[in-house]
Amino acid sequence: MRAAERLLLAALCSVCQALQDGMLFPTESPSREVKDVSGLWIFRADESPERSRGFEQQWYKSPLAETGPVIDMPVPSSYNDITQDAQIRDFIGWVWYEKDVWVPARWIQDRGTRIVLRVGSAHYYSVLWVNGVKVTEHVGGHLPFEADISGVLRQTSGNQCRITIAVNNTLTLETLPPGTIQYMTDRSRYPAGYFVQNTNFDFFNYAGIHRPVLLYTTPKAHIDDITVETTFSDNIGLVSFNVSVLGSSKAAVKVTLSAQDGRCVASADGSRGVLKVTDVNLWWPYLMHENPAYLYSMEVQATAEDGQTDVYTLPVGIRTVKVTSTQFLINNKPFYFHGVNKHEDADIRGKGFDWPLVVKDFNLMKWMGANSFRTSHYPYAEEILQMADRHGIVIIDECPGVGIKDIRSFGNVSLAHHLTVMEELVRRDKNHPSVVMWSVANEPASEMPPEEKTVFADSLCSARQAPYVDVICVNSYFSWYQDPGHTELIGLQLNTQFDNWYGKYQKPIIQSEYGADAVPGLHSDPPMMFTEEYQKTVLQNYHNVFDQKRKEFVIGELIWNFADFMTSQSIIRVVGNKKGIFTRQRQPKAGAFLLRERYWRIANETGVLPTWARYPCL
Ligand code: BDP
Repeated sequence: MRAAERLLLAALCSVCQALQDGMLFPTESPSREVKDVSGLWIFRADESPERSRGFEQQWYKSPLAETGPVIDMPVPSSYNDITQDAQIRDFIGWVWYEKDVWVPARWIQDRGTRIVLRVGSAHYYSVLWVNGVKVTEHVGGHLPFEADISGVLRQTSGNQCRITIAVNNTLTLETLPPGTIQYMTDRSRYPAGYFVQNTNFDFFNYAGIHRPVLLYTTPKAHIDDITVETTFSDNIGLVSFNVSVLGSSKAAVKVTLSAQDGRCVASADGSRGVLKVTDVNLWWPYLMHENPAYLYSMEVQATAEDGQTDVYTLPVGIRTVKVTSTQFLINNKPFYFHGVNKHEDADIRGKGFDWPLVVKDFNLMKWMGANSFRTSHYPYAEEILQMADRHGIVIIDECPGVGIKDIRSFGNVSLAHHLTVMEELVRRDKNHPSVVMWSVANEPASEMPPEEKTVFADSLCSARQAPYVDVICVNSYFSWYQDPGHTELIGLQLNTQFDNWYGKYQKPIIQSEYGADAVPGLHSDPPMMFTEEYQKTVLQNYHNVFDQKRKEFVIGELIWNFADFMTSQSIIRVVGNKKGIFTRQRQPKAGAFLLRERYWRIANETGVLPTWARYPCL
């Protein structure tokens, strides 16, 4: 294991550099093809004591099945809950994935075609080989990475393509989230070489290839990145764009913006410029407008000297975001966040991307009248952001800076990596109209005096960060972690919390977490902790205060959590965290009905609802 850790750290250093290329979501177009190579892969965990056998024996050089026993593994999925083997569930170190795919012959033959291998995400540290040749490595578990594999394919065995991916879930003081590996040296209690992974976050450290693996093509001279920024004045929308093209220094760029009915509403030549849209349809959040989530379609064409044209189409929502000392404004109108915190988490698949789950979750959010969610505690799949764009669900986009509690995670290496991850996140998500805020970290111990080793922070924005942020997000668990059982104290304590933060910083506040565990089906009246009645009572007491303070400077409330989720095993978790208002299988607890009534009531007071949506449950 020590070797694996060493490998991990060495790689961290080599990858901590500024980003150069863009990371457009792969889509098909007249010039681009996409081939999804997710599905059934084969898998082998390196169970050698140092977890280094795979590298020593070069498992990437030959078919994985020739190196030893392999099992089937679905991609995307976490590997942890797929087998009946607790060792696989709790495995720490390198696991190996492999799949043989066919690459269309014309991709290989046409030397003007660029072939890219892209992994939506793999947790945490990955190395990729194609036909035994290393093509890239990536640090970080929640963002995509890719490699141009045209050269390798053309040099090796042509259109047969053996993809090998080694993934290591070890977390160190310098990863995001951080963790430590602890060796247990007391031989009367632990066998030789025994170690555990310690973390300071409250969700299971699911691992594996979590998002789709794709092959896609572009012409050699290709659109590498597009950045749009939008604003409007009266009925004129303005879309400034910046297109970067790689592989040609003189490509002619043309940009066309079309409305939903296909009408061209503006166009321009050149890689930078501003498009003017008359009678603009703004992008509005769900429940704030009769016609929310309006998306234009921006087609970018780049024609290189050789006459080849690359085409990429980007959905564009025209909207503005502003923050005053008491309000959050979308399109200059006050927006109140009534929403949820989520996790990418489900039975069997763990953190593996799953369309049925994504669509079900959006249906549930819309059912309960939620207009927003926070991607606690890491970036979610880009497909989820695209859904949010299309449904008008507003997103606070969080980086995986969670559980940063150890003083040793505040050094320069950690900082450099945190900056790289933020850059990767912004590069990926900057064009999504649904994303209105970046969250840099959850509950870091940033208030910690340098000499202290570990401190537990209660709020997402602790005092040292507050001067630098636009919105103060506070997590608190009155009557749960503080004064357990005493719901009668919530009113006083919550009022004090809000007044203190606002008094000190005069910035708008979101209650970014609050809640209580409820084991579904457990009841008591008067309420007791862990029952559905207790969860409801906590929520009601918080809501009373929110209703006073939202007239002043509180701009949102996000329940912790949307659904029950898996955690590591501990004496405070009964098969996971039960603060969901839905169970892990997405069935409502009593708290879900309470929130549903509340969110629709708030929407009816503050938004402009389409007639079909008026008072659906009041
Ligand atoms: C909060 C954390 C969240 C936990 C929650 C809890 O931000 O990740 O799951 O506590 O303990 O402080 O339920």
